[in-house]
Amino acid sequence: MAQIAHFDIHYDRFLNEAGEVEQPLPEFAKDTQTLLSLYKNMVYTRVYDQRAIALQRTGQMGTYASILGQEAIGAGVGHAMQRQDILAPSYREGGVQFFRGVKPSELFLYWGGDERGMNFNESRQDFPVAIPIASQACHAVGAAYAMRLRKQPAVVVCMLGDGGTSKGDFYESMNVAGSMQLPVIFVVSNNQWAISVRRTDQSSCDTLAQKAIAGGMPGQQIDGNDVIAVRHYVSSALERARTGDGPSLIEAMTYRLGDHTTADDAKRYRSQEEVDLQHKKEPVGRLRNYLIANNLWNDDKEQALIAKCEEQIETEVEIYLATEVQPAKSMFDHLYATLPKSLQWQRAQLPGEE
Ligand SMILES: Cc1ncc(C[n+]2csc(CCOP(=O)(O)OP(=O)(O)O)c2C)c(N)n1
Ligand SMILES: [Mg+2]
Repeated sequence: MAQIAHFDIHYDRFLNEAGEVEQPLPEFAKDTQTLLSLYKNMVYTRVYDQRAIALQRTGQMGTYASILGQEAIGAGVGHAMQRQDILAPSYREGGVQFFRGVKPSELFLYWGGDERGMNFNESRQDFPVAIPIASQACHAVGAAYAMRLRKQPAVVVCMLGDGGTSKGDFYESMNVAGSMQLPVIFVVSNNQWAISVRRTDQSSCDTLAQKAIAGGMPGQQIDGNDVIAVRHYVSSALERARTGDGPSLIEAMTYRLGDHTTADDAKRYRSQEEVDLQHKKEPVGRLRNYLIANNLWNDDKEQALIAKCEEQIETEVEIYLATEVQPAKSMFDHLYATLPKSLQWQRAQLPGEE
């Protein structure tokens, strides 16, 4: 029997779990300002994340999905993207969105149940957060096709979770992206869990990266807690797509250190030992160790950065809390050019309406 096709899936990283260099760093990582910019985004995201959970716990915001442990993916993707690119995010990508110019106050508003939070001031070509799993993959492919038709040099970045790769939307989008060689990349944040379903129960594939093969595109696995690897491989994938060489998929290995959302209690389905082990691999400490070992960072700078982030986030909290609540009738806005009769009737039931 002849072997008619052969596929390889590679894994890579630059910094190990202790923040030590495992192989020569890419060019961009020799620039201190770039490394600091990645580090600051991760710390800012972590401070935002803690504050968002506190807002929810004190009844000042709705359900929220924590980013804890996945900050390197956000920073690496956000830094690699160009201004004109288009982001199609899931609900755990605040870090990317901050690089895109989205404000924490906008995300607080969204998680507070107010859709105006998705009407960002910046990067208005980006999609709103997708709560329906993997639906953004279809949007991403459609937008990539639009970029092709308009001859615009923008690449679409679709971000989704490990669970999302089990959905039909994902497979169908991969198929279209591959067959049309569209300017889109798929970044899978493999945080090992889809709520309470383990990655290993989700699929019997050895890797999620290999799902790219059936779509007719390259797939690669990286250490998603190494921000240098994320920045490097996402940049290469973007460049490839931008120059007409088609889509690709990156599986970024990470771990969801927190509960699935504030409505979840992960203690019910996973052990503390497992989580403790993963804390040792988390991305923020890893880059901090590297920076300190290279005399680029110290305790004073760390304290000053955290204080600055807390102050900036507090200002964003104030903007959020001072935002006037929308009238109930706003739930009928932007749905139809002409509201159907049944909804006109419902709208009229609201106090003060006729
Ligand atoms: C279409 C659809 N089905 C089910 C859900 C309920 N749901 C919310 S999050 C989630 C798990 C997603 O896991 P994963 O893709 O790994 O993303 P993660 O939450 O780990 O970032 C599910 C099934 C949903 N939001 N949308
Ligand atoms: Mg997941």
